This record gives sequence, structure tokens and C-alpha cells, in this order.
Amino acid sequence: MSEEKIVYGVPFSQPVRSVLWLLLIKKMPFELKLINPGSSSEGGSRHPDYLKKFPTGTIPSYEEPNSGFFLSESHAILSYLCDKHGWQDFYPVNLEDRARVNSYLHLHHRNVREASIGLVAPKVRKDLNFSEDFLKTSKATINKAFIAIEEGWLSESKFLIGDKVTIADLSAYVEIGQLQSQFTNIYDFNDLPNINRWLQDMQKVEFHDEIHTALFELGDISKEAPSMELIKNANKKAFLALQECLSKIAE
Ligand SMILES: N[C@@H](CCC(=O)N[C@@H](CS)C(=O)NCC(=O)O)C(=O)O
Repeated sequence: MSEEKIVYGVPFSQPVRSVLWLLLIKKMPFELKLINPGSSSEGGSRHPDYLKKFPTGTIPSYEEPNSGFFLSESHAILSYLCDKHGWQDFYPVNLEDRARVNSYLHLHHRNVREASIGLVAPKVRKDLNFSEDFLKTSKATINKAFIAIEEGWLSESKFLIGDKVTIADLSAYVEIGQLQSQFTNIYDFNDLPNINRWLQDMQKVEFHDEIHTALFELGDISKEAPSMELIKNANKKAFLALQECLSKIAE
């Protein structure tokens, strides 16, 4: 019988990781179908078959084959899952708290998400030839967003919204966390004590290490760009680690 929940993507993708992480924390079984981001070949996110269901051509996407429901956009998927399963700890029902979570989720796009576009992608995808102007604007955007988080959200509470982890933290961490010295090592957080403290706290969240297998495998990319082979292997190892987690939660 087919799985009740399918996530499309690869573990190397930041927004994919946020969805996989929530599902593991909540011990919710699912199947990960590997989809190669940006590729128009079979099994790629720009292939006509994928685009028919998910016209944005991005990962993650999500499907419930039994009902025929499908959805793109990590934040829509995260909030839908919480609403569907009553995971109110991760997506509060209190109107004000929920609005604060939403506020972060909206800020994330074109702000914190630039961590991947402006810092990680230029290292990993040399072929994309980002212009100097683009990279400069992108870095300024990231710095501004990090200061807002440092002096706003995280100056007032342990996690982004209050004293418990929500989907806002999962989404933020998959972007910000990847830059730490134990992973890609491409951002210095020394002047951001609140973010530093939050990064430590987020590392204690269940399944943190398993979900970040691809990044442990990739290692420091600050000096040298990783080879395509290394990225592929990192994804493979992360996929296997995920299968192990799925077997564990099924026990
Ligand atoms: N806003 C989207 C962003 C998704 C996204 O940018 N995914 C990347 C991989 S990390 C992708 O699918 N890129 C392939 C493409 O755009 O062709 C979300 O949160 O789901």
C-alpha cells in the first residue's frame, strides 16, 4: 500500500529539511521521494510530470495520495501538517502567538532565506555565476535580517516565539544553522550572542543531528567549493539516515 504522506525533495535542501524535521519530531511516518531540484530530466523538479502537480517547480512538495491532496511551499506544508494533526505546540492556536509565528514565516522569504541564495549557493553552485552586485545585496539583506532576529525576536524569548520551539524556529534554523562552524563555516556569529545561544538550544531539538547528516558530510566549504560527487554522497548518506529514523519511529 502506498504511504499516506509523501514528501518530494532531497535532504540537502533547507526547506525540505524543515518539513522532514517536523515529521520526525512528531513521529509521523512518511515517504521521501527523491526529486532533483532544478532539473528538467525525469525525477527533476522542472520535469513536466512534476510541474503538472507542483507548478512552482520547487522542493519540498507534499502529497497525500489516498485523498489526492498535494501542496508546495515549505511554510504552507508545515502549517498544514500542524493544523491537520493538532500540533499546537509547533503552531500555536492562540491568535497572537500564531500571528507572531506567521510574522517570522513571512519575513523568512527574501530575507533569512538569502542565507542559502547569497552565501551557500555561490559556494556550492559555481556554475551559476552570481554577479558581485547580487552577492553584495544579498549579504546586506542577510545581515539586516540577522540583526532583526538578534535584537528583536531573540532578545525577548528563548526561541523565536516564546519558550518553545515552533515551525518558525525549524524554518529559521535550517537556513541559519547551516552556516555554523561545524557545518559550512561561512558566517561568523560571534557578534550575535542571542542567535548563538539559540543555535545551541536548537541543536538539542530531537533529530537535529540526523536531519543535518548531509551538512555533517559536506563539512567546511568556506575555503573550497565541494565537488558534485561530495554533494551527491552527502545526500545519499542523509537519505539513509532518514530511512533509519523512519524505521525507528515505526517501531
Ligand atoms: N519558498 C519555497 C522555496 C523552495 C526552494 O527554493 N527550493 C529549492 C531547493 S532548496 C528548489 O526547489 N530549487 C529548484 C528550482 O527552483 O528549480 C519553499 O519554502 O518551499
